[in-house]
Formats: sequence, C-alpha cells, structure tokens
Amino acid sequence: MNTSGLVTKAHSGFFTVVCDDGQTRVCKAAGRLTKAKHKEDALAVGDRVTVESVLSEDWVTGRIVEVAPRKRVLARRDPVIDANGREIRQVIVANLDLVVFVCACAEPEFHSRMLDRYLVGAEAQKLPIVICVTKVDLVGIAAARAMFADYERIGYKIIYTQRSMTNDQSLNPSIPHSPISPQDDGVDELRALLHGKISVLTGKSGVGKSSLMNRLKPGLGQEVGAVSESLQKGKHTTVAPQLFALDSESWLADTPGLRAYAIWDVHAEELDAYYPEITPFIRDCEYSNCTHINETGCAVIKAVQRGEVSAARYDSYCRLRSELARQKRW
Ligand SMILES: Nc1nc2c(ncn2[C@@H]2O[C@H](COP(=O)(O)OP(=O)(O)OP(=O)(O)O)[C@@H](O)[C@H]2O)c(=O)[nH]1
Ligand SMILES: [Mg+2]
Ligand SMILES: [Zn+2]
Repeated sequence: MNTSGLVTKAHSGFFTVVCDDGQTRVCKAAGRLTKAKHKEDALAVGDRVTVESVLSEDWVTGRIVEVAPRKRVLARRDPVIDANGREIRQVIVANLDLVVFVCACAEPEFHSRMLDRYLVGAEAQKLPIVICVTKVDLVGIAAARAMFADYERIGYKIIYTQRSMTNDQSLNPSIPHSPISPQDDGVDELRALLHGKISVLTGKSGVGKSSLMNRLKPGLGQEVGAVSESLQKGKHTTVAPQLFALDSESWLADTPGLRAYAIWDVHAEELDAYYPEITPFIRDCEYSNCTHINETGCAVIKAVQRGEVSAARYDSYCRLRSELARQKRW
C-alpha cells in the first residue's frame, strides 16, 4: 500500500518522511529517482513524495517511489564542480513558501548590505519574504525601527521581536528597558504568517534563530547559543536543514548561518528587477540598457537625488552590480 508524505529530513541517502497516514518512515529512494539527476538535487527536504511500505529491513520502513513536481526551490550554487567543469545547483529546501530573514539589532551588528544580498537572492527565486528583527531589547523599539526604516518603506513585512526578559536582565542597568510589551513580542504575529506553509528561518549565526524557534514552539529544544564550528569557519558543510512541525500544516526549518547563500543565477543586467523600489523608475531611464550607475538621463539616479530611493540601498545596488558584472556567467 502506498501513502504520500513530506520529506522532513535528508541524511546521507536516507529520508525521513512524515506520511499522511500519520506515520513517520525512514526511507530509501528507488534507484531510478536518483540516477537520472544530480544526486543532491533529486530529493530534498520539502519534497512531496509517494512512499511504498517495505517489510522492515533494519530500520528502513519505506521506499520513495515518486516525487511530485516542485513549485519552487531554495537553491544555492554547489561549491562542487561536476565532470564537465560546471557548477552545480544544490536544492536546500523544495516547495518553500516563505523565507524569514532574521536580523539582530545588535550582537551581532546589523549589516544592511548582507540583508540586501539575501533579499536579492530571494527576489530572484520569487520567494515571499519576511524580515524578522530580533534582540529589540538591546537597542529599544525606536532605534530598531529606524534601522529598518528603508525596508519598511519598500513594503517588506517586518516583525520586531525580543526574547522575554528574565529577572536577571531587568536588574541589569546596562540593558535598555523592554520596549515591546510581554503580551506582544512579535511571536504570535510571526506564527500566524507561518501557518499552512513550509518556511525557513535564515540569517547570520547568533542572531537568535534557534531562540525564535523555541518560542514559536515551546518544547522544540533547539540548541541556543551553540555555534557550529565548521559553519563559523565558512567551510563547506552540506546544508541539510530539518523541517519541524509547528502544527499539522506548518513546517519550519532553521538553517544554520547560511553563509553560502550565494546569489544564484542573477545576472548584472537583471539586478534592478530585484530591488522593488528601483524597478518602477527603470522605464523612465533614457537608455533601455541603463546600468543606473553613471548614465545621464537615468531616472533611478534622479529618484535617489529626490530621496525617493534610499541612498544606502542604491549604494548596495551599485556594489552588487559591479560584483555581478565581474562574475562569470554560466
Ligand atoms: N538580548 C537578547 N539576546 C537574545 C535574544 N534572542 C536570542 N538571544 C541570545 O543570542 C544568542 C544566540 O542565539 P541563538 O538562538 O543560538 O542564535 P542562532 O541564530 O540560532 O545562531 P546559530 O545557531 O549559530 O546560527 C544566545 O545567547 C541567545 O540567548 C533577544 O531577543 N535578546
Ligand atoms: Mg541556531
Ligand atoms: Zn537608469
């Protein structure tokens, strides 16, 4: 008897599948599924699959016999080069509905250019985006909102959060007072946005992703404050996130400091399409191939001068564009 299910974990050739019949099975994939394509790409967390029960050989209780077409993927360029010398795409999460970029107000310091890179990558993959600002307690809500004002103005959904204060902290005079009421720490709002979706939390190490997961689902027991050494050093570690059930319809993965979230498949000439506040001005540029960097008659530059496009975001556009122009096309 076959049953369908969701791949929630992939680990060296084995896949954990939460099946619609309520059972969780550890599965191997039918050989024909992995033969044709690049191995890493054939099956990923988030894939909807059909599973055939197998009479338990060891702890393997299922065989994946079919993978449903993906609606979209979160992918990155694999550092591995294939036999033909081409870089390979690696699927991190299949069928992703929402990506949550987690940024701390402080500790670690917020770098808008890094957020911009993430946003461009997500825009290019047409992924719906939420920005979750953590550690608001460290700077206060007014300063936090000022830091993210450009992004609010563009129209990105932003949620401000902080962990609940312990007695310890409220006694510490060096920590600014809680600006968000304990009843409204942003977590309920975030939980509502995640409902019915497959989502990932991503962002730099130490921003508070695991803490956030534990507040979204108490009892999840994500390790907090533990820093994975290989990731810290930026070495290539296969990024194989695990999907956790927030409820029966909502799935969330914590992706440890996605350093390798390289901008996949973005060409310099199309970068302007991934800055939503720049896009509306493009058609008024004098030249249709305007780079918006130094042309006279550039409507984007004029919009920056009028203050309609933020100077910081425009600066990040210029830097990223020259970086992409130097990068070889593939
Ligand atoms: N002041 C303050 N500290 C926080 C808050 N949220 C998390 N922290 C602390 O920040 C540190 C890092 O939190 P984690 O949740 O482990 O961060 P992470 O993003 O999961 O980090 P990696 O797993 O390394 O990617 C811990 O010491 C947390 O206690 C917050 O809202 N305010
Ligand atoms: Mg973590
Ligand atoms: Zn222009």
